Amino acid sequence: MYAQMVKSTGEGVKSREEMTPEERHFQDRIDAGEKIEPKDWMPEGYRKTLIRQIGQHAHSEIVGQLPEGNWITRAPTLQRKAILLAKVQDEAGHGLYLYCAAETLGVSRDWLTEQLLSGKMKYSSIFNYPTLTWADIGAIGWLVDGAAIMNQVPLQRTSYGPYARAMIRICKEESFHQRQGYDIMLKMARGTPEQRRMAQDALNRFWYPALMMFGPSDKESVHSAQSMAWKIKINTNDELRQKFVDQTVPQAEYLGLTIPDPDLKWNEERGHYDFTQPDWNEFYEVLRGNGPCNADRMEARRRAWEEGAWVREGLMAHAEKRRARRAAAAQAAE
Ligand code: BYC
Repeated sequence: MYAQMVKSTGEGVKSREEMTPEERHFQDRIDAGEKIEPKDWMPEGYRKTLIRQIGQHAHSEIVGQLPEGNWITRAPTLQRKAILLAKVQDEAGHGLYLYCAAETLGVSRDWLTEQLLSGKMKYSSIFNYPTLTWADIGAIGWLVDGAAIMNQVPLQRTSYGPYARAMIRICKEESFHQRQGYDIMLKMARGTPEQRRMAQDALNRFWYPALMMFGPSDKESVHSAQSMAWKIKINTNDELRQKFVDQTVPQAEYLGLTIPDPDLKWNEERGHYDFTQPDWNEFYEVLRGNGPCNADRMEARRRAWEEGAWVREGLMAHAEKRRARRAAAAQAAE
């Protein structure tokens, strides 16, 4: 179906006739549903797209620990604290699986981090919003992890083997994350009037940023056509956003909360909810670094990287010592 390929200049998707024999063979493998593995031949654009997407995804998992980490010391009960701690640790694990998947494409974790810190690579826009109350932790689990699952379940079938396999494990953990968030929202929504007000306020603030997680509208999405041709992406941004809205509206109704969109309504003909698009100017401003928390998030990552330098140096020195010892032993045995 997608026997096309984006030209390296980015001006469109190559037709079959324009492809080299190697590119055509590669596309045939993709079209046949085969997984591409690290040592297989792949077009440079495929490799670069994967490094961009997987790298961005890994950075999002790591930066994504910050808004929730903010509440570990202030969780309302010991049980909530233990659950939140486990969830935030899971996100660190997701980041590590994804950095490993990116490394199979020939880049190092250090390089990926440098790309993030120099602003050449992105992380998800959602993590540039603050977590002001405990209800925000509920809204993040429910909406942010909910949107993440919607996006990541299809990625289990992505064409690059190491990415697809990382996503299988990640998705299992994400469903627990979503449920813990919904459970917090349920407690708050059924609690005191003040708790209910906090739950509604969290929904009001996180609804549109959650919709932005799926990326720009299909007509503005620069990478979708080629990424879908290569089966890196399985669905378009708008398809997944619509699915998320359709799934989430009944969940909000069950909580007795109101989605902050006066034009939200069921469209019988389409079999979907009609809804207001997020403010795309705000989205692009956040991407340009002008969101409420961009500077704080980058500063936290920069500090962690600098403060961890002694650990990396220690590990390198240890590895070098072992290598030298092994070399000396091998020489002595000759
Ligand atoms: N934020 O052509 P498009 C989590 C960029 S973490 C920032 O549609 P594509 C969690 C895009 O990169 C979940 N940037 O791009 C963790 C591109 O710019 P560049 C994170 C965005 O790649 C902790 C430009 O806009 N999930 O769940 O085809 C706690 C044009 O976009 C965003 C993933 O990373 C955004 N929201 O589609 C809790 C999933 N959207 O790179 C939870 C994997 C777009 O050309 N990624 N951009 O400079 C994907 O599925 C795709 O990369 C996207 C974008 C759907 C996000």
